[in-house]
Amino acid sequence: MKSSHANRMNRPLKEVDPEVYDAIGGETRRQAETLELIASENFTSEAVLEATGSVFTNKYAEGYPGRRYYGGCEFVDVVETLARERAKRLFGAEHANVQPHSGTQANIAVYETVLKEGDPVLGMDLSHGGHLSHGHPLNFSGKHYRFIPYGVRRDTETIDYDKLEQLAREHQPKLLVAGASAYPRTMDFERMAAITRAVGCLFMMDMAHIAGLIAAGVHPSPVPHADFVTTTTHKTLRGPRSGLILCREEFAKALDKTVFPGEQGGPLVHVIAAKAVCLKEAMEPEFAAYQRQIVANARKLADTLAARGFRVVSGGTDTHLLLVDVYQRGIMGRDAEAWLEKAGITVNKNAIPFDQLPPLKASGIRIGTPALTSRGMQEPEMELIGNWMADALEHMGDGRVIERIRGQVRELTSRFPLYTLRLEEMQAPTRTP
Ligand code: DSN
Repeated sequence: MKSSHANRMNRPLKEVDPEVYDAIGGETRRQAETLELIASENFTSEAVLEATGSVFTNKYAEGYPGRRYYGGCEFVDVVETLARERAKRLFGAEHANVQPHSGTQANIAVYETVLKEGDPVLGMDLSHGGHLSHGHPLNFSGKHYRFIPYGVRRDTETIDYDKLEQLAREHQPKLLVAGASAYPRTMDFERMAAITRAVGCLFMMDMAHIAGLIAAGVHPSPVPHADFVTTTTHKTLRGPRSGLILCREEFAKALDKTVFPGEQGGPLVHVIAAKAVCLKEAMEPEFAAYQRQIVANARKLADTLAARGFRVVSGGTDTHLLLVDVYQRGIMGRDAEAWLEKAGITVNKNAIPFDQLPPLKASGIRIGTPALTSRGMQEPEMELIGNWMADALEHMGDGRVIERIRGQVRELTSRFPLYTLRLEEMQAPTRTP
């Protein structure tokens, strides 16, 4: 007969912890009933969710396939090898490390592999669309290394490659970090690689936002040009919340050693299993069609908002995201975000290049289409949504307009259901809060 302890192990979440169960149910409903337009978010497949919630969460597996510090790793080795080989195949890379827990940890691993404290590095300015871990003064990267920021031109709001080259010649960096979290245009990796060759420095591209577009050939690949390519796996790539690194074979050993034992302990094997699943999904032909639709949807949203008189930074988009200068219409990004959220449309306030406002107010909002495209929405839905956003903003968040849009959002989302296998979590809460 089972002990009472063992019996307790088999109780469902609903019974063990109704508060957490209800929060999961609430979040499931929120995701299903609102329009998710945060550019860095997506909805993974049910298969990815299943792998993430698997018994691999129980396993310690410090080390790498075939060289572990723990017994019982035969199935861990299967999933980690699958993830590594699929990452290499999908992106045409010589080496892959799939253990980083996040994009920032992937970036730390590259810095720790090739830089010494205080080394000069070029990174895109956060206020021009870069990322905290690309040298922001408040971030570890800006504290440990001497980052020199580069950015965009005032006239075109696209990367100023001439200035970048000038900065590289002047500062003789050890590393050029490319990549951004709010840059809507195609990046010129050939030009960046030529700059790094001219000054004899290494080249790292953080492709977190556009990894899915790159996998599908919708954006040029940095892999042939860069020494290291880092990414998260949960944005356009549509996998679990995590990171990975690709690099040239010559850096493989040193990089692996930096990730473990240098930087991390036990890998999150359940998440590595989910990464393997998302990389497999990314090799299917439907994935390329999905990525093309993401860009078509972003363009439609940009055109719709521009037709309603909103200034789209850089005049449009080549990717999954757009930045809209709402302050030009007298609206702070902070207020736009709050009004849209009340209407059931989730975006984030975002600095625009040369912003006059501080980041917590911000002149812009960032809008991305990966998540809604995963639900199957296309250009007609983008046109509707763009017009609803314009209505909410033009009426300065007026309650009646917001209420009308909230109803329209509910009706639209009900026609594009999410997570049909998880309907139970969407049922009424176990108790009234
Ligand atoms: N915070 C992420 C984003 O929203 O772009 C980047 O790490």
